[in-house]
Formats: sequence, C-alpha cells, structure tokens
Amino acid sequence: MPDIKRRTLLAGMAALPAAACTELAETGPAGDIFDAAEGWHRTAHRALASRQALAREYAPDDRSPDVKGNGTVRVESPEYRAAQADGFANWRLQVGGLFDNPLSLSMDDIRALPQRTQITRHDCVEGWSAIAEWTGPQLSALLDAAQLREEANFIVFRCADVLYGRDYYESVDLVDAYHPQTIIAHDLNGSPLPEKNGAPLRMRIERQLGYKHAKYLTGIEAVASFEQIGDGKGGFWEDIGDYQWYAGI
Ligand SMILES: Nc1nc2c(c(=O)[nH]1)N[C@H]1C(S)=C(S)[C@@H](COP(=O)(O)O)O[C@H]1N2
Ligand SMILES: [Mo]
Repeated sequence: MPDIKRRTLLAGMAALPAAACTELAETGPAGDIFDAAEGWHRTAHRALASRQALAREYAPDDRSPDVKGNGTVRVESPEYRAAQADGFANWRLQVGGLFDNPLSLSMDDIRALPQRTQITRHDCVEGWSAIAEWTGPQLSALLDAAQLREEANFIVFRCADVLYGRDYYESVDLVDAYHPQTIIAHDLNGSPLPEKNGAPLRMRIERQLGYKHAKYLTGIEAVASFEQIGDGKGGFWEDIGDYQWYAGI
C-alpha cells in the first residue's frame, strides 16, 4: 500500500493525529491525553495488523472434490457466450477510474504477471465451504501497474452476469485490495476456471465471505466512494439489503 495511504488510514482510525498529541504533551499537563492518544494509535495498529493477517492455507490433499457453483453459474449475455466459445481469446479486463495509468489487459497479459497459488477455504454465507487451489496475479500488482491515485478509497469489481435483473458487482477497501492473498484467479486446481466458478477471471478475497469474491470479472474500478454505484451500498447483495458490505472472516 502506498505509504501515505497507510498513514491516512491510521490517522482516520485514531482519534488524534500524532502531531497533535506531541503538541499537547509538550505544552502542558496533558500527559493523560497523550497516553490516551497513544493507546488509540496502538489499537488502530492492532486492528490493521489483524486485517492484514493471512487466511489459513491448506495442503493439496485437503482440497474438496468439487467447488459447487453458487449464484450465477451460467452467463446468458450473447457477448459472454461468444467470448466463451472463443476460449476467451479476446477477453479484456478494464482497469479504470482513479488511476494515472488505466489498463486494458488480455488473458495473456494477466498470465504474464507474477503469479500466486494458494489453497484456501471458501466460506459461503449460506453455510457451505470448499477448499480449493486458486492461481492468479495479486490485485496489488495491477493497482501498482495502473498507478492508483491518492484519492482512491475503494476498488469496485465489475462482472459480466446479471442476477435478479441487476448487474453483479462488489467492492473492497484498500486493506483487502492490497492483501497479499487478494488475487485475480484464472485457474482452479490447476485448470482454467469452469464457467460455474467464474470463467475466465474471478476475485479471491480470502479474508471475506464468498459473496465478495466477484466472478466473471470484466473491470476493476478505483473510486473515492461507492455512493454513485448501483444503489450505493457497495455490492449486489448489499444493495438488495441481504448482506453487509464488510464480510470479514
Ligand atoms: N459475478 C458473480 N460473482 C459472484 C456470485 C454471483 O452470483 N455472480 N455469487 C457469489 C457467492 S454468494 C459465492 S458463495 C461465490 C460462489 O463462488 P463459486 O460459484 O465459485 O462457488 O461467488 C460469489 N461471486
Ligand atoms: Mo455465497
């Protein structure tokens, strides 16, 4: 994460900026306030550290026989059907919004980036789990290559499918966006993603529940706020009113 963004995040989480604390401590009998502010900073650091912790990774033998498809399992749009028939040779991932260097990436571009493979457990809010191996570039590599701007606070994931008449989409903050296990997966258990699991690209956001892991990914958009997107709650299920925006596990 860019240093300045990390500082902003910490300052936002703590009650008083560090400079203010120092000033108080120097100018009077403000020891108590200084101690309290120090405590705030420690709490903020601890909260951030726990969000940055890795999700458990498993051994190949722990993998489930299958990862069931949930939500959309077949994308009906003619554009998707044609792309699928074509082996996704012309699929593009648009990286736009608050970037200095917006990108449009082919599947080959995505496979040419440094790759991460991880065996993790998917937990769906509906009460089922599956352990599987996922491979793809870290989202952080794309955010750096596209030069995320300072004003960006959230990353929105755009998808090719329509569920209950609405475009599926999701969003995360920059802590999850830069998490080392947040990857744009193209392979599941060593083979290209099946359609039911989000072909050709789907997010893995390992510290959050299944509905945050956007499938059929067409775009990655950096925004300051998601108020103007969809119904403004940051995701498909959030807009419908079923689930919370933050689904940390
Ligand atoms: N585009 C899109 N992404 C989606 C969904 C969906 O319907 N459409 N369903 C979500 C839910 S609720 C879960 S549990 C997982 C399911 O992933 P899977 O189909 O690979 O099991 O994808 C999530 N991402
Ligand atoms: Mo889910």
